Amino acid sequence: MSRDDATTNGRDESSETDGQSADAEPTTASSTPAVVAARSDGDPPDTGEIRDLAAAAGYAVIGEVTQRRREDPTYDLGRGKAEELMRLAADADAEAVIYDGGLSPGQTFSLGDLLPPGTAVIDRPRLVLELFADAADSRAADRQLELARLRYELPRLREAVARDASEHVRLQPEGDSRVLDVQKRIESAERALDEIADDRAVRRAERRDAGFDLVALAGYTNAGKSTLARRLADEVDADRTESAEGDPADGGGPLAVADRPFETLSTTTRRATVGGRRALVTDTVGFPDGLPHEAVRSFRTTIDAIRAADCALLVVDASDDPSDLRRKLRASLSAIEATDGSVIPVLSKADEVGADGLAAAIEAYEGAVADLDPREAPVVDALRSPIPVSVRDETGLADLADAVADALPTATATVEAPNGGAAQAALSWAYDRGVVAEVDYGGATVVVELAGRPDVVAEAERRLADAPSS
Ligand SMILES: Nc1nc2c(ncn2[C@@H]2O[C@H](COP(=O)(O)OP(=O)(O)OP(=O)(O)O)[C@@H](O)[C@H]2O)c(=O)[nH]1
Ligand SMILES: [Mg+2]
Repeated sequence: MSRDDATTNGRDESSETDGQSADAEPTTASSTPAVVAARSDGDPPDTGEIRDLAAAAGYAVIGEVTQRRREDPTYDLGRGKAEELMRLAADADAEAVIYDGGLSPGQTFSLGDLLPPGTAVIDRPRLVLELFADAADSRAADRQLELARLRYELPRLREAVARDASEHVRLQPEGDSRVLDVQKRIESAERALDEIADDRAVRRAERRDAGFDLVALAGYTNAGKSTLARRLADEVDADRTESAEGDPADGGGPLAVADRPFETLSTTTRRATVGGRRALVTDTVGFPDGLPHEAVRSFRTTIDAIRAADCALLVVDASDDPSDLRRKLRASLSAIEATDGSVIPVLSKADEVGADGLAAAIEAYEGAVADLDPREAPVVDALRSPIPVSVRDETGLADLADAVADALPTATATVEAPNGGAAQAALSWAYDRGVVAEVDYGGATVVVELAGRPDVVAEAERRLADAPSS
């Protein structure tokens, strides 16, 4: 689409509700002045979350333009609203327009052309990727972020090349080679991530063989995943933390975690005993709403850790208002896609809501789940009953432990073996893997009750049964 088409296509259809404000927030020396824009088909746009994200990324929001109407193909906003945005950005000397939603490459360029020269157009996915960039703290996180950004950039680069080419034909070969270069970098990042994912899969298999149950925490950003992961680990074995990324696991109490989005960008695994089971608890990345599916899928280590877990804890912030809770739940479930194990929803921060608030959160949760189509969100079938938890007040943790124990695949067996060196060796193997529930010495024999991971129990049973009398 040419520049002229872009400016004449938009039609200013009247909106049902809209608004503009220039409520300046405190500007710090390093923050970039920005205007927020949001459009919604249904309810009036709520700019609370995008403002928080913008602030976290270092922008000072100095005004906003909102509109309630259907999407305009040129600017997403209607033409008249887009011009209002342009005037506000110019009056406020904004350096960026932060758009609460995903803009197509064409819409991004059309808005950019309309705005004062030099004003950056940052849609929600780009803003999230900027925030992720600040948080990436490991090789896997860097690689995943690089892939997500390249996948985001490619269609925008194609659009830029097409626009340049329509105006200056001689730029075409140079543009094509830039597109090719990005495609090659995407392929190389995909290969590197395949290798990382293969390593992780091998490590998961080894951990299962060693008798560990794999528990993963999933959920929206800032839901309380890391806090709960720390609490579960602290309960048992604070010294024996390990990191899947090879970096040291952090110390501090479970609540010593900052209240800001995208705190965690690497998966971290800690040892814990949950419901009497030896588990490895993996904390993962929380994805926000509005990140394109392709970008989410770049974060393989998170998606794989959740998918492969024997039990995933889906952390849902009970202190959110019901509409936010539903929106975030839908976003988290669509990011997870599918799991091999079961999923226990955890209604976190229960201390922040009273009994009525908790009942409202449960109702919102159940309503959102009932609305989901299992064909589109197969993970719905794996969902168990939600458990309210407060790490701050230490409530609900025992119920959660019971629910995890109940959800984990379990086998039991009773074996009688002749008491001797071979039985003791088999018993010690079974102790190492945490599957010995009880041992009774009856003179010449030993009776062992086993309970735990089915494959480990079966192997322990075989070793004990094969122990020769000595
Ligand atoms: N009141 C209250 N606050 C909590 C509780 N659990 C977590 N929080 C707070 O919620 C905020 C977010 O917690 P995190 O554990 O970092 O959340 P997260 O899901 O790991 O966030 P990301 O890593 O950004 O995805 C922090 O300020 C925590 O202190 C709780 O039980 N009660
Ligand atoms: Mg976290």
